Amino acid sequence: MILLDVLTIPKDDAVAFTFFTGYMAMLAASIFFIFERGRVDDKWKLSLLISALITFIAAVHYYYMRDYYLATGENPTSLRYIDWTLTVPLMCVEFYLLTKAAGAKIGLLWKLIIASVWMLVAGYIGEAFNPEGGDTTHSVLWGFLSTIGYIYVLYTAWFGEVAKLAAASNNPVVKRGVRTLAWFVLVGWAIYPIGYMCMPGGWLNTAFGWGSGNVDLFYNIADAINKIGFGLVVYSIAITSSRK
Ligand SMILES: *C/C=C(C)/C=C/C=C(C)/C=C/C1=C(C)CCCC1(C)C
Repeated sequence: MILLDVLTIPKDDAVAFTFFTGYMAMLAASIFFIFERGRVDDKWKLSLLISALITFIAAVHYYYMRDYYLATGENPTSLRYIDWTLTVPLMCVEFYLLTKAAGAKIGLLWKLIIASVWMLVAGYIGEAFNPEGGDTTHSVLWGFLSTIGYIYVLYTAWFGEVAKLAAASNNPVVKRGVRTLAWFVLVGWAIYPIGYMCMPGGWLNTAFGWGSGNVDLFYNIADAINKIGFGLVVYSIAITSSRK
């Protein structure tokens, strides 16, 4: 009986639904990027491989997270953050590779990685050690500390080094592509803090009664948009530049 519960998605469980569709979408995207890699110029092949790694690492984590969620009904917080700690730095690598031709130095990559890992470690502390009973001091503090890392990446993509290098690039496709990726960081990444605030005691939880199940709902939707979308933007830059 317990086994049967584990193997069936309840009809009204949107979170479980997004875990399963998310898993399949990540896997399909990985296969797509790997095969399309053969169609782009050599200098773009590494970018496409990174796109595939991002969605593949996510697919493996979704494989475990969906089962964990179905079996326990709880947020798979650790698996989630392990996934992000591997995939978000790889997204920083994508930014670096795109701006490298315009003169990006390896130091830019390290700054982006340190800021994003800071964002995730603080988020993990805020989420995993959130005390029961609705006291928000802990999650608000760490959520705030995490946001500093987020704003650093956002600033770099829109006004800082990444934006300046893209502006100096002589490839108009790269220019437009980096701008699109910056939009992903502004809009797509902003979905994550919304999920975070659905935690027990969180602002959206208390203000609108959005249950903690919504944490994963927002995270799953955001992951699909950001990981697959980001990869598709890189793909379109690569394929358009290769045709010339
Ligand atoms: C593929 C996974 C990605 C792109 C994950 C991105 C995650 C974030 C932008 C998370 C941000 C957070 C804050 C800005 C504050 C609250 C805590 C977080 C970690 C949810």
